[in-house]
Amino acid sequence: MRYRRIFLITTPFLVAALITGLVWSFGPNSDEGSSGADIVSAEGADGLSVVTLADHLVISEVQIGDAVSAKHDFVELYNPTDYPIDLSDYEDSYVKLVKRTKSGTSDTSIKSWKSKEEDNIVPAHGYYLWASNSADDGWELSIDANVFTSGTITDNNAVGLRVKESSNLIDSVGWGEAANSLVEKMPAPAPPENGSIERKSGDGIDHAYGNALDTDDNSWDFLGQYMPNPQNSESLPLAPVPELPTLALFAIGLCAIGIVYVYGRRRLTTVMSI
Ligand SMILES: [Ca+2]
Ligand SMILES: [Ca+2]
Repeated sequence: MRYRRIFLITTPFLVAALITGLVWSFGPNSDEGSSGADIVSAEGADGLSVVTLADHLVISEVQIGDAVSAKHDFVELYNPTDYPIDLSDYEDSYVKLVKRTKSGTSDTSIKSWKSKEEDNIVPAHGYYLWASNSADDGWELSIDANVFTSGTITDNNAVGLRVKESSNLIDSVGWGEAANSLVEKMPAPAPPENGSIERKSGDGIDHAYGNALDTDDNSWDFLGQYMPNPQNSESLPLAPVPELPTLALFAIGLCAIGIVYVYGRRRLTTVMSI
């Protein structure tokens, strides 16, 4: 009887653990933006059946002003790779953040990482934050930007990351009605008022994983969100896909239920046959 009681008591807990593991590992992507804000737009290119995750540095979120100042701009970068990326030592060159106006045909530099600075590392699975200090009110410090310059971005612009010496594009995004060569296929939606645009982590925004979706179609890869979520190199690193421990926990939970079931059933049969 003792084993039957143990079996009956432990099974619900194990089942609950299994369900939790299932939801954690394979649950649908959240429809909420950062800080619980609702996603503004979830529509993009259709017919996409394979999720394409970047294996290189990407632009993960853009804000063009907030309720206080139109100059409160930031560009957040995400590193989906397993190794840190040094922005001032990239493919034998360095990285440069540039912008283009709506129909602009040339780049305007926002930030160059040519000089070796201390804070130029994007951690593995981590973030990095540029912000504008042109409002001259210390806002860039309040959001803990890794680096700031006086550059600004606004409606219908596009921004890109270039390898300076080759000028090759690493990644770029244009929004609203941007129609220049930095736009990847179609522009992302315009950021909602006082909101931002954020790169998806898969087919949507799931803040358990990094913002790594990159089909090279800005209209599909980005969503508008009401509550911006600027992340810097000190922010919690997020893997682009579920990591092994989550799947391992799920497998262990499954095995544990199997063992308890088989063992409990055998003991129950033994007790009942006595
Ligand atoms: Ca891209
Ligand atoms: Ca973010």
